Amino acid sequence: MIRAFVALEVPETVQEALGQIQGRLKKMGGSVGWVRPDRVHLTLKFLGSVSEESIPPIAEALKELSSRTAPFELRPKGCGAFPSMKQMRVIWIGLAGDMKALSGLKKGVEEALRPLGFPLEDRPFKPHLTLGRVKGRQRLRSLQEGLLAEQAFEAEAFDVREVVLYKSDLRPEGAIYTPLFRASFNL
Ligand code: 3AM
Repeated sequence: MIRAFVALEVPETVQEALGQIQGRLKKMGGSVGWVRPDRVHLTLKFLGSVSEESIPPIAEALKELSSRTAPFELRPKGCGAFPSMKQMRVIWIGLAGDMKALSGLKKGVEEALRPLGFPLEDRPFKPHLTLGRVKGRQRLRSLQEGLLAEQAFEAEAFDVREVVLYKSDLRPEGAIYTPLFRASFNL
């Protein structure tokens, strides 16, 4: 079985900016599993464990969706924590830009994969880039202050031109994500 998800890649220029904000936040201390900047992505749909045979139909569905999707622009902007700043389990970077196109793409992915047996997501879509996952409560106040000081964070805008089907291998040192299939937008 393959642990799979559908996501958008972020370009290197953005990864560098994410590495910089991570560097500043790391100085605040705390126990955080920081996501390596080159592994940061924007998750559209987590598929869970799927069989190897189901990869080609998933790829085909994403290809069909992409054939009627136009490229659009996004820009990393702001930061915060899930479920809240106080509880802080996931540290994230927000997104601005063509949010309508992004929501449309998310909906398109849901609809394309539903006939293959993937249930529709019932939670609201909160587009974000996961920067780190909090592992312990130590120095949490300092981390919260650091994150509040970064509210004005922005990185370079980038064009979204494809969706990527990823495989996720869980490792003690952090998950490894491998692209299995890329579906380029064709409009
Ligand atoms: O990088 P982010 O956090 O956006 O959190 C996991 C990660 O997204 C999410 O799928 C992405 C690749 O691992 N994920 C993991 N398990 C999940 C689950 N059971 C999940 N999303 C929803 N439900």
